[in-house]
Amino acid sequence: MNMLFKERLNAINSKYEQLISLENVALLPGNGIYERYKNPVLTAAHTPPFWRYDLDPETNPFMMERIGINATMNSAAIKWQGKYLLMVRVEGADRKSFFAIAESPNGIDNFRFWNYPVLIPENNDPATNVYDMRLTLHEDGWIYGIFCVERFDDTAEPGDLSKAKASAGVVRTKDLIHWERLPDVESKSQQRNVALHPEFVNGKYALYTRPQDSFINAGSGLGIGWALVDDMNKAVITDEKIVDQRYYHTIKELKNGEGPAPIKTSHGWLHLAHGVRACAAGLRYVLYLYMTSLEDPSRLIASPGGYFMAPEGEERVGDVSNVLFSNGWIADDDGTVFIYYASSDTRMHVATSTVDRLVDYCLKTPEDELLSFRSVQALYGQIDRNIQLLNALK
Ligand code: BGC
Ligand code: BMA
Repeated sequence: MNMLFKERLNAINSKYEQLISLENVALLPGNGIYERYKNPVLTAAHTPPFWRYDLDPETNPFMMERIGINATMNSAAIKWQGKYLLMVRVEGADRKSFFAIAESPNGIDNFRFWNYPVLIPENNDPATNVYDMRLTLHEDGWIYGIFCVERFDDTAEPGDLSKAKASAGVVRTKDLIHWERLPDVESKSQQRNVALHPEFVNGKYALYTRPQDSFINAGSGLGIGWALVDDMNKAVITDEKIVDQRYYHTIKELKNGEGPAPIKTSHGWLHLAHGVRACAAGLRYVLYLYMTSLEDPSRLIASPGGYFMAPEGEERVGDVSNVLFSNGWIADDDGTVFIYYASSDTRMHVATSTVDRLVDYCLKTPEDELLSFRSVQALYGQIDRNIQLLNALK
């Protein structure tokens, strides 16, 4: 073995182990709604060196990377056999995304990828790209993964390579190792951001959808939709009702989409979603929460105004800057909620909160009343009460 090879191998391995075992700490005091953490939980550098390097000194005398990894982002999450698992969207240097599972003992650090990425079985219409999975442990006993399947749109004019079609792919598993591919969800519009509700509703499977007019634009698709389907083996979206609508001059003016499957609480279903607005710098993606009723999970009961999380500091910069995106969270038995979010299509972070705090946030944050005047009135209400309280203390 030549020295260069050996030295580089040792340096790469020790740097990797150091990175993986870095302890994470909550950044306090935060805003009381959730705590952010000091370090991202996953970056491209967290992918195992044996994915990226050929470890044979004969064929790789310079010990150079052969297969580059560009980013780790938009991850589904599930607690499984006591471990916190992320189904990560890994993006190669070749711009292809794929899924891989990373596991942590505590949900906030020490995430380590399983040896092999997930090889999603293909169906008869191969996808150019797959991304942004939502995992749902359904009451039928299966764990479903719904993800975006992207294909080139053959109706494009010659030379236009930007026209694409997005639809929802479906896999299911009982052990997170063996994956069965089911037919893609059938829908008259394109679909990205589809998530499966964890319970049957009137004996049917319920999907959160996102009707859209074209690959990028939601257009006449008014927001996060809801559709009941008989069978996940042949999921066909016929009627779609809007659960959470978009409005002019809000954080979700341009488009919005369901994050992970909602969490059931005694006050209703708790939802995490993303909202997008356009500005001179491009699209700005933020996260927001809303709640729906236990009796009818498609009925909105709480809609706290504004964003829940927006990109901050280094989160603001990356391959697609000014983006926070989340498709994974874990509600632990003790009520802790681990929110996994990606920043700027580049890296994964965690924030922690509790079910009680998130419900309190949803029920007590003023709604967006869509007018500056009303926003000031809401502030006046709070300032009035506070000034009385402060005076009473004098
Ligand atoms: C990208 C996604 C993005 C979508 C719409 C896809 O090609 O891979 O990350 O959300 O385009 O912009
Ligand atoms: C989208 C999403 C994400 C991505 C975001 C910003 O439309 O579906 O894949 O994080 O764009 O690029």
